Amino acid sequence: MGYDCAMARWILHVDMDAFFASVEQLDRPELRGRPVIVGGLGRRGVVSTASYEARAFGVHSAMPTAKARKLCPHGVFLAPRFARYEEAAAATRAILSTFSPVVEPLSLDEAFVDLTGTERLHGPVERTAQEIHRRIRTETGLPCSVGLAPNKLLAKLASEVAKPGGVHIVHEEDVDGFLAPLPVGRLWGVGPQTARKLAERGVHTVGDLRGVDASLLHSWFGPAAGAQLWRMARGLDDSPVHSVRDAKSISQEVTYPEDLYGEEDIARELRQLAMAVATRLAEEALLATTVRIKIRWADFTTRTRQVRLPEPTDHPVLIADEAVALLRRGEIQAEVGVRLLGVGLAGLIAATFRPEHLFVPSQLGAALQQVRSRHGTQSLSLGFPGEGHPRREAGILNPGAKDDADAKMDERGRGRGGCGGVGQCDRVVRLPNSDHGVPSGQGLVLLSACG
Ligand code: DCP
Ligand code: MG
Repeated sequence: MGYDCAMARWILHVDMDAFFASVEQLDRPELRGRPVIVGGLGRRGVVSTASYEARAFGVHSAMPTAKARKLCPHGVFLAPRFARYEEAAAATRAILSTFSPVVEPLSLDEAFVDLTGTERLHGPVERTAQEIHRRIRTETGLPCSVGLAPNKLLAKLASEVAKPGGVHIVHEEDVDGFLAPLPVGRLWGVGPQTARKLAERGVHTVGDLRGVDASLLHSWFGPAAGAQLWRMARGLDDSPVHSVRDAKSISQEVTYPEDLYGEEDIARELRQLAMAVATRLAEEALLATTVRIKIRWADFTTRTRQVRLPEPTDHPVLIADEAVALLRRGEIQAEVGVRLLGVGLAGLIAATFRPEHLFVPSQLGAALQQVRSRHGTQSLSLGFPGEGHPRREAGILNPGAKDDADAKMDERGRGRGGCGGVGQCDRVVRLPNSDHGVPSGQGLVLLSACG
């Protein structure tokens, strides 16, 4: 029995409620109780978050702001103030760190706290969870939800169930009852495509998933993802809580000797920067939950945009894809050149809690990193056929790679020692969920130039 007590893990997960909107309502009391929508206000702007009052009108994150204005014409629409949100997030993290030295910020508004073994100092963990909830509320003035459970997977699900404004505790003996009714899409790493594939096979809830044989899951999703689904269905997760450097971010900026003109040139440079920051992320064994871009135009106006990723990643292709999607979210003025570009990654977490990218070629990410570290950062870039590059010439070698659940690499580039010389295109990858607007049947090309 003593052994059991010593080994019992208690992980807490905190997630702020309607975070950006709550900060705005805190700073401007006249907005409390009103529908507040924070996001891009331009023609192609997207909603970052909506207060619960606005959600009642059907407004939600990632919705085009134009649609939100139609649904909620009386809403208060505000541009985000990231510096202020960073400040509020830091205040929350400071409170958490008084309860445990092991705090892992997962994004700006979420964190895991390892409460294992804190009973002697702070009393029963259930009481600590309530106390953390109360202190965040009273000391920051912001609402949050708290989940407490034996591991990270369950703690995160518990805080979702606690929303808005509650505390939900899952004891070891309640795990099965807690998980069974939840839709499979709630599980970490189960995106819409996996959920659809499961639904086609009659699996809708975690309880349904639990009834599926391990061998069947392997045959549907492959050994790695199959095994992960099997474990998640049972609430099993032994990943540790990792404290990472506070508010850390990785970014890279370039001021160009000559201004860049045109969407394609800007996109190509953003992809290069994305590859560079992804490499640094991988070197530090971290995953990013947020991608940012910065654009400074020739007239010195500067714009930053950011997006929360559906799941943490260090995949250079996914990061490049998001950076270019952010570019296309705003106005691109053809007549004004771009002086400076930057790509940044934030909301960094330790790569030990890595969700399987079930439908993304993760080996490709690692392969890209290897080639770049062996042959230099100029050895590969991402682009499209026809995109002019001073020293490179592109072509589609494998236009047949069209199965978006399984992006493929062409075999032909192999056997050249990775150094085929200038003007050769070695690999073609069709990106799943690509937002590049390329005609179907074409693919994202890895341009290679060793010389
Ligand atoms: N965010 C964003 N873009 C998204 C989703 C979120 O910019 N697609 C930002 C705004 C949110 C913050 O991240 O306020 C936290 O995201 P959450 O998913 O936790 O959403 P909220 O905190 O806004 O609401 P909830 O109460 O559902 O947690
Ligand atoms: Mg939140």
